[in-house]
Amino acid sequence: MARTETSTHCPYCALQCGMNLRPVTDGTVVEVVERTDFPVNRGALCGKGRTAPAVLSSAVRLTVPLVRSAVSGELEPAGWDEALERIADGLRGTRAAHGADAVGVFGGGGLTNEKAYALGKFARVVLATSQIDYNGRFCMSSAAAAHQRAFGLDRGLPFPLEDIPRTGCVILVGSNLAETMPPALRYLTELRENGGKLIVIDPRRTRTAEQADLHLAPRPGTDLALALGMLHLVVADGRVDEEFVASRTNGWDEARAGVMAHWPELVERITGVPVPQVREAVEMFCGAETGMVLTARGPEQQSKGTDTVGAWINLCLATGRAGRPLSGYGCLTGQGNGQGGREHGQKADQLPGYRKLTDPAARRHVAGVWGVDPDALPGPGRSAYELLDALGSEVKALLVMGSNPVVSAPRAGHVEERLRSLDFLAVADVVLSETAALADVVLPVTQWAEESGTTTNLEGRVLLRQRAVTAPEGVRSDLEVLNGLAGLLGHGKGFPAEPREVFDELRRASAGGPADYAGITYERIVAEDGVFWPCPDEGHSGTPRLFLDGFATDDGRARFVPVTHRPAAEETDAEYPVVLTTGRVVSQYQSGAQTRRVAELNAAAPGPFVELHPRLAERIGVADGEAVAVTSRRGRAVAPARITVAIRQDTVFMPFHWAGGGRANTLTNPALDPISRMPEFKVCAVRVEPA
Ligand SMILES: Nc1nc2c(c(=O)[nH]1)N[C@H]1C(S)=C(S)[C@@H](COP(=O)(O)OP(=O)(O)OC[C@H]3O[C@@H](n4cnc5c(=O)[nH]c(N)nc54)[C@H](O)[C@@H]3O)O[C@H]1N2
Ligand SMILES: Nc1nc2c(c(=O)[nH]1)N[C@H]1C(S)=C(S)[C@@H](COP(=O)(O)OP(=O)(O)OC[C@H]3O[C@@H](n4cnc5c(=O)[nH]c(N)nc54)[C@H](O)[C@@H]3O)O[C@H]1N2
Ligand code: SF4
Ligand SMILES: [Mo]
Repeated sequence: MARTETSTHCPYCALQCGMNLRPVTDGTVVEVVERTDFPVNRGALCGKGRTAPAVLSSAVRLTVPLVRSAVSGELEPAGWDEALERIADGLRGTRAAHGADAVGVFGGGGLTNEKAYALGKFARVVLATSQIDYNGRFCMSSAAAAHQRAFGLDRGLPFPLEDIPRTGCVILVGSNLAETMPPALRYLTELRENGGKLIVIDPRRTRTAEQADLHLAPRPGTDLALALGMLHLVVADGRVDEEFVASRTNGWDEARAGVMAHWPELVERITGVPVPQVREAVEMFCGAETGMVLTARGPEQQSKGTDTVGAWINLCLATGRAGRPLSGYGCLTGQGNGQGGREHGQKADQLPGYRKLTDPAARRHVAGVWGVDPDALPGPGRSAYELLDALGSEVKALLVMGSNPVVSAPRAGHVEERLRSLDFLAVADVVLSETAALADVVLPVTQWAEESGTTTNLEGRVLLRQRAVTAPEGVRSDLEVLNGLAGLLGHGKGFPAEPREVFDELRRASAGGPADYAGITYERIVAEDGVFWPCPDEGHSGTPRLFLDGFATDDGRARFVPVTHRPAAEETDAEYPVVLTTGRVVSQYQSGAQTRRVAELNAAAPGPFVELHPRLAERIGVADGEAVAVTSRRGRAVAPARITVAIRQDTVFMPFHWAGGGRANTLTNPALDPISRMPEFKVCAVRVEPA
């Protein structure tokens, strides 16, 4: 590698592909070059990663703070001192008038570990508010809750990706990896080259499903019944691994009772998947020596996401496909730091190191590191959607760092209206997102290539992004923002702006917790291609594979959870006869705030669309490309029809990357999972007609 190149990682998804950045001219512009020595992606990148430097350009990003003028009502350029003082005044004033819990904080799973940690500490120590949550609640919270319940620990994948090609059979549930993590498709291709089998479960025949040996296309929202139906056949066919169940698990008898009620014909009626296909899936999975079930947002973003993931975990446990080499359940986490972002305290109920805010010992430990009284730490606050829903009523001022809920939150029209009703809104972002455009103060912050910091990828591998380029003048880092605000709010110490200093404190705060980073250093990360947590001391080699010697429960046994199927929060009826599901396309990322500013990506994915089956299109009378109106109980969205046989006849699909009239989240249902508080992004009832 030439000396001028800097090794770093992509700003977008949880694969955290390695890349090198090379200065193009004078050190202010960089280009991406292959980094073949990084094991996760071995040089491969998707279009988003390749074009990420385009968002560093001053032409598309924010370079000066903006403050809403009392005279014009518009956002106008301002100095940093003025902007920070306006925020400090806004937050302080709200607190004085309405109490600490009237001030909210909304974070993001794209923030580095250092930022997520500092943001959580800022909320609890400086603002003394319980009202902090983040967009990761919308992402993998159901899988996280199910992980905790079954295994006593939540790390998305309990094994590195490199194990996937060596297992016997993979069931991929509601993941469109080919579009959402393209370089990871290689692991599935290699699996099949090695003779392993791939089963994909998705209501759409996606690019990923096209790779499968078997594709099951259930009606959205019915994965729970499908998993129980498979487990029913496992029991009926005598394929339960009795020895594993007896020696390594608890609770099978209760779980088994629930399973027996889900006989195959009933499951076919609920899911639409023919019995022979369910049977074939069971034979494929049980026919291999080893196997994995991997879920993503399809089964998780449901109002029963936690139970659904629980049912898939039960299938793994009953067949002995967990806690053993080359077998297990895993969740494919989504955002760049989706894993680390859920461990270090920006979640409503959590302290650093994946500790519980309600645990007195955890409070004492973290308060000790922070130099505060444990009793002064607030308790758990509202979950993401509940927090957004409370804006303007109980929560009157909000600081947003790393999310664009105007586009990405469920029932987005309502959320937008709630944001507008705030007394005070501050947003730190790299671009003027739709949410930032509503703010009283907008702070322009640095991006991935302009700062150092760690992220933890979907494997639990802690990585280092290294600064490769100088940020434009006028831009500050999120850590500098928190340092400045803390200072103005009377906390001159405890919020260093230097990432390494924050990381060293995070290591101490996480020490002894479930997600223990104590032994991880920036130097080790670079030397070892990342370090897997838990890593309790510098002599520890890290933990790529979990649970082989026992699960993280008190007695070391995994817990079966008794679950039964239940309908979606909103079922179709005469007025809203079609199911809407939502998701992603390869060339846009999330709310699109970043990728909609890249010409090459916009050319590939210029706008929203409604994917529907030719039969449905014929019935309602629309041709390909014609405008379709999709209406739910929350609102109406219009986008061109994309007619394809690759989707069920009773279902339409919309990607959620765009604002405006084609915004998918205008339609979605904020019904929450009772345990994870995950909204039901993947199922709601709609009417579809020509616009
Ligand atoms: N290009 C791109 N890549 C991304 C992102 C992005 O925005 N764009 N975002 C990143 C993030 S944060 C995340 S969370 C991941 C998400 O990664 P994925 O989970 O792969 O993405 P989605 O498209 O949301 O959903 C996956 C699939 O679920 C299917 N599905 C819908 N309803 C159901 C259902 O009821 N059951 C089942 N089994 N399947 C269903 C959809 O048809 C879709 O193909 O992607 C990451 N990578
Ligand atoms: N209908 C529907 N809705 C969904 C989903 C779905 O499948 N269907 N998926 C959900 C999921 S899984 C997710 S993860 C959410 C994501 O939804 P969002 O939270 O909106 O995600 P992003 O678009 O990534 O927003 C990140 C924002 O932070 C900014 N940003 C990036 N890096 C930084 C940084 O370092 N600091 C600061 N201060 N800002 C930064 C970006 O410019 C952007 O404006 O959407 C959810 N919404
Ligand atoms: S797959 Fe994810 S991490 Fe890799 S280049 Fe694409 S967006 Fe970046
Ligand atoms: Mo996500």
